[in-house]
Amino acid sequence: MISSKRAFAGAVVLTCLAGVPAFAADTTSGDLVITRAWSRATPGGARVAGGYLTIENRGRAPERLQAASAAHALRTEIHEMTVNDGVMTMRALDRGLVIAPGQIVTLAPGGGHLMFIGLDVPLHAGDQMPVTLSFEHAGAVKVTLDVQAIGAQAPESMATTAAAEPAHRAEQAAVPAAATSDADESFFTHLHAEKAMANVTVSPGRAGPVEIAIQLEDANELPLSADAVAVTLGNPEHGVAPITANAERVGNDQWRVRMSAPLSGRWSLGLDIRITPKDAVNVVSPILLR
Ligand SMILES: [Cu+2]
Repeated sequence: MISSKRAFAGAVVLTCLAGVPAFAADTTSGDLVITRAWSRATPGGARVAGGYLTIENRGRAPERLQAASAAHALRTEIHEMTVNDGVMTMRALDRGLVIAPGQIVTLAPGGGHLMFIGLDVPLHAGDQMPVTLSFEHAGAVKVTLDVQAIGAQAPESMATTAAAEPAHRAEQAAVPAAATSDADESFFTHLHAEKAMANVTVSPGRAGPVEIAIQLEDANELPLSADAVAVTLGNPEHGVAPITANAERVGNDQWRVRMSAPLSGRWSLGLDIRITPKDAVNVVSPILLR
């Protein structure tokens, strides 16, 4: 599903203002002040990225971040991280994120974040990424995320990286977003354990033969190179016994396996990640197929 042709045919203007200290300005809209909006460069081939920012509500009424969108992501979700039985899991906040009057909410690595899914261009340090936030009261607010280096834990001044960026990216063509065909609708989730996080894309996101792509990160959200990854798919609700297959390494931190999930609905996806011969991580997450 990941063809380089498609990866570069995408729908984005990632501008790079070479020579300008291009740290995005704070955004003010009504009672909202949005600062420190940033994202992170994507390691080769990764089609997901997190977005981070700080929202201050200076008004007297609660505000709610209901949704977000980015031109080059198939879908943008608002994610919250919670710990259950010592296992960190990520879930989409379907009802959005509430910012109480006077409250400052920070989305940052290790906590809540925007999740850009199905990126059709890679993100490079120094890029600026336009994102639209939809608030219940303030409406649509456009912000610009400064893309930091892979593994960055906080935004930095962009003055140094901006100068090093090739200027041609500024001219990247703005083409209309590719139509979201049914086949493009992948299911995406991430699975968290103490020592590893896995970004999992199931394509297509419907019953039948599926390709499961896995990108691994360590606790610091840096690309993680493992010895082996095995994937288990089961559907206990329908009495489908779990089947395990070994994933094939397709990149330093990337693995892929083709399996069959013949029924739509909820499946259980398990990963056995052998970080080293002596150190394994097991995580299980539900996935939903159309
Ligand atoms: Cu997430």
